[in-house]
Amino acid sequence: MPKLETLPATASTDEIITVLSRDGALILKDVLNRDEVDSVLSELMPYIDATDYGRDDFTGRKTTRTGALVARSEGARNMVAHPAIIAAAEKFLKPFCERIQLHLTQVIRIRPGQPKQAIHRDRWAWGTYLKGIEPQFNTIWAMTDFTKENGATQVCPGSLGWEDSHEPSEDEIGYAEMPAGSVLIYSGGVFHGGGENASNMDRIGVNITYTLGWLRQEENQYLSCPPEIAKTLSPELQALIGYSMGSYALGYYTPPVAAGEGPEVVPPEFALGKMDGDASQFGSAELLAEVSASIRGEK
Ligand SMILES: O=C(O)CCC(=O)C(=O)O
Ligand SMILES: [Fe+2]
Repeated sequence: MPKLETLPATASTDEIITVLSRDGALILKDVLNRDEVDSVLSELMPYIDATDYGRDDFTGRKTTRTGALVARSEGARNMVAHPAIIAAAEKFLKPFCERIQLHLTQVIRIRPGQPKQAIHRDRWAWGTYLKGIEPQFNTIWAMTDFTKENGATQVCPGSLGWEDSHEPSEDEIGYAEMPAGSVLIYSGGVFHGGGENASNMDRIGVNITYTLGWLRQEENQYLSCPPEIAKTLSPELQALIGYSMGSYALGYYTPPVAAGEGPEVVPPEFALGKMDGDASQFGSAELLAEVSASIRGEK
């Protein structure tokens, strides 16, 4: 059985990226302590308990999936903006974009009796159109211990170069076995899937993923975390979920008010009350300079 490499929570960004680029996945051990895990779980449990099972085999008929974690949980916000994770996500994705953004947040609770999920690539969310581009940096944070018996994620290390049509055999599949508080980091291109839960306890993981600032997000953050909630977040988190320009011209809007009563073209921060009424521009001058430099091959 192939084994996933495990690094300590203190591993450097370069160490993480080296293994991720080679194997497509790794485990970062003990990122959260037990108190932190318990505190996030206690915030999320009422939502998890109120969530119905999936309605098809892929989402899992004995699995619950609970989202909008930025809006719902302080602890999840800290996980989304975790400095070591953001540094690694930026290093991994920045060759393909100016800005990264949050792609989805979801508690995945695999309950006893759930069969294994079909092995897949998460990047198939966009179909198979993207070639030669790495669009996704993913995490699953273990909120319970993950064991092969209780549904630890199936992962095929070294599968980044496989054809989309490849059907992995048993001996190509490893399992992300890790103690609660650890994080499975995996790319959008690695073959993986939820594991079968043959135990008598729930396996709970928090899936938090990031993508290029110019691609559509899987979980619509503007609806899951509308401006009135986003206003209360840190500027970093606001930008990460999408309340910032994705590039010089990506993401502006025009407030739909009566003629002459508002500005015309504004960046999304305007919806959070962060700019005054005459702020009328596309992205910032810095972003324009960055894009121009990259077009001229200067970065
Ligand atoms: O819950 C897991 O371990 C993985 C689930 C997964 O890969 C998915 O739903 O896309
Ligand atoms: Fe997946």
